[in-house]
Amino acid sequence: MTETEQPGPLGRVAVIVPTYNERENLEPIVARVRASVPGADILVVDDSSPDGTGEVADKLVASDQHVHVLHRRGKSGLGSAYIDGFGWALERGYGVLVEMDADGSHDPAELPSLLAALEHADLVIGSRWVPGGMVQNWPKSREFLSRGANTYARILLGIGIRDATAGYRAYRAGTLRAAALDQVLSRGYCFQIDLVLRALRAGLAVTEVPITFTERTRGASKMSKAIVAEALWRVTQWGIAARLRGRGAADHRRAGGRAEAGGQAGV
Ligand SMILES: Nc1nc2c(ncn2[C@@H]2O[C@H](COP(=O)(O)OP(=O)(O)OP(=O)(O)O)[C@@H](O)[C@H]2O)c(=O)[nH]1
Ligand SMILES: [Mg+2]
Repeated sequence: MTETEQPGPLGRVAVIVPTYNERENLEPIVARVRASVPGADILVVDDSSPDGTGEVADKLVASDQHVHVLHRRGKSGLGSAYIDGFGWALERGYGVLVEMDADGSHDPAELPSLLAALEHADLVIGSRWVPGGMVQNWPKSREFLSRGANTYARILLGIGIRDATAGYRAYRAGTLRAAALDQVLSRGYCFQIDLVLRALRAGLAVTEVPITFTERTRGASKMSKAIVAEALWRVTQWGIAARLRGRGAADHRRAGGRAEAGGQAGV
């Protein structure tokens, strides 16, 4: 182990990369993570991609001991891919678990800034919608969807997070242990909102750091109407349930939690 590979104060880092038909994207993203944070391990969670992404992962595993792969039987959604990936990493004693898309939208060069922020937080979100954050090459329709979903979630759930749907994150292992992952029902992208809510309700510190999100240039998006619909009805359900219980979803603040959407993010 070289000096750069020593575990940091938070422990070993596992970067979890879910893949479905990311054949052309996998090798470049793995190389970029390895260059940016050489001590981190990478876990690819592939759902038997028809395009052979799983075989590309196997080759990377064979040539680099920092790369691992979890092969799953079929496409089961982003949320369940992360839950399996988190389980794999928690069992192996990693102290930090990172979420990163395979399509290059999340720049591995920004990972050190997420990891630095995690020294003072329990969950760090790489945010597009805080000052300094931005998106590149997104059509207006996509920006409208993301901003709209975030505004809806923020108001209905009473949370101060600007980008609760973001998929570039770093969690302390303890945050995920506190999140009761076995009870998470979200399958698609609302999984991201679900986990923010669980962290806030556990009274944990959630911080946003600005990132530059770049639209994929290769491969196809897996975003679908069903995924948007799931997010809409689950967020609505969570918001109504919290109100019926007589506590806004923002009650983590009243409970003395440390919801710190902000810091440099200025939320
Ligand atoms: N294992 C697994 N990975 C998935 C699944 N759905 C999406 N992914 C991966 O999750 C990441 C995010 O999916 P994208 O299709 O890029 O979704 P997105 O970033 O919201 O959409 P775009 O901005 O259009 O790219 C990518 O690495 C996908 O390959 C799934 O069901 N199983
Ligand atoms: Mg993407």
